[in-house]
Amino acid sequence: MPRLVVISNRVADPRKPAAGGLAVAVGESLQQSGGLWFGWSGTIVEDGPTGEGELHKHQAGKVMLATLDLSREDHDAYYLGYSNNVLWPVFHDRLDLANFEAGYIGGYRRVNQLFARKLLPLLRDDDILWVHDYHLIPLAAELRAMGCRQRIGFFLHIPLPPQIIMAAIPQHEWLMRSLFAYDVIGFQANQDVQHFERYVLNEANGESLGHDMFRAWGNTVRASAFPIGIDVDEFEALTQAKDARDMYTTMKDEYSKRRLLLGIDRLDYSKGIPQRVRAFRELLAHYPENRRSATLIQIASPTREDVNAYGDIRRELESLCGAINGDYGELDWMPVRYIHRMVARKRVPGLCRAAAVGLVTPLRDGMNLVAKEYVVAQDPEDPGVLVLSRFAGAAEQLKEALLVNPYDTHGTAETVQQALQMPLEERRARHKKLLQRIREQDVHWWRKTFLQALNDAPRDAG
Ligand code: GDG
Repeated sequence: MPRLVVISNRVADPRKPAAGGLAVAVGESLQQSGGLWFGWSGTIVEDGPTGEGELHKHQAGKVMLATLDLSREDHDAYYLGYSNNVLWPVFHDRLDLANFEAGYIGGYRRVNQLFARKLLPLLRDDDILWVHDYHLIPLAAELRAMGCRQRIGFFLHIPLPPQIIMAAIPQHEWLMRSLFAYDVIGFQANQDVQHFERYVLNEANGESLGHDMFRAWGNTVRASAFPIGIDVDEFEALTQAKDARDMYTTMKDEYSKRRLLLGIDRLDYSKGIPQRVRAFRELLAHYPENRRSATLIQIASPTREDVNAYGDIRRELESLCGAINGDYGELDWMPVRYIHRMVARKRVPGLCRAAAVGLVTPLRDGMNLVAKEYVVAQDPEDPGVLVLSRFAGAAEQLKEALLVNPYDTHGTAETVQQALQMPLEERRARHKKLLQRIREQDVHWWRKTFLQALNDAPRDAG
């Protein structure tokens, strides 16, 4: 079995339970074959030289964790700048929030080159490399330029935008061309593959060879959808564990006469949280029977607080929630509970199970794992209803959810009302189908199918 080498911006110890689904899934492969996980250490060296960083190695079971420090200048240009002020907003269709500052691209390239330079000596001939996400798009091209011949796959966790939006990035051609240095490109959804295809055909003058194979700039690559899943068994076990059951009981007691609606997201503008809260206000305005009853719990965990747009959305949300509670609240009922903190993972399934409606309404999302977690946490005998944005990658798989357009405030409110009134039989039938699909295409399936595709990929002679 070839050794697996995973490269991502951040690295997690796969043995630690807090590491999350991706770390667990990738960690499992790494443990089996005795792999290497390479990424940024999380340390920023003030006044450190650019394009340089100390390498740390740490053995975690059979997995070698290799991490690099970054200088302040590199970190700010590569991570805050190009990754999170250019690629993240544009790939989520938010050109208005992009900041195409000229200095960012230099840092992005520098750090990708630094990663390649430090990784190369650690590689063995028969290694298989799996690069993750938008921070590292040009990594394979940099590695190839340094002579790396191993198979390299790439998985994009966020959406790929339509050709015309992509073309707004000054370096779009360089980015897309870099993707052709991989053997396999994995996207979350078929729609992302279609966007890739349109770009290749129309912008790059390339061709589609069929069977997900594409040719452009003299190279051939496979690009397919591999929708990421969750670790269903792990999440079910978490749902049955004491912390989750206690959480469930507490919520059920406290809200015995009320209907709970739940949103759990990182506080990110792509997640559509203000739009969701406005739809909830519309629900109270148009369906007054929900007053004193429907309660929205919105957990918005802090994230990327040193990027400006994140401060703006925080202020918007605080004032929106305050206004709804002021307008509709009663002494014994507050319509919105907004929590700007991380909730312990072991409690998440209990919260999900207590909620009659799971609100997963991003404006744009690669997949959205909360949608899948919400379904898995439900009691199959009396399940809640998932209200899901059609703009989440998950919408391609989870057709039995109630799909909404989160920009349509009134339409979303009507759908939430439909969810609150859905008869038990229908809830059960929808939940059964959703759970089945989430179980079939779980995170282990995702990892296996991607790595299989990478193993089977024809080597590009061109
Ligand atoms: C990217 C893509 C894609 C959230 N708040 C809390 C908390 N969470 C957990 C959720 C879930 C995870 O974080 C979030 O995953 P998502 O998929 O929803 O979103 P992103 O973080 O944006 O992830 C996304 C994903 O990569 C995987 O490819 O699906 O489209 O954007 O597991 O439960 N967990 C805890 N407390 C919180 O407050 N413990």
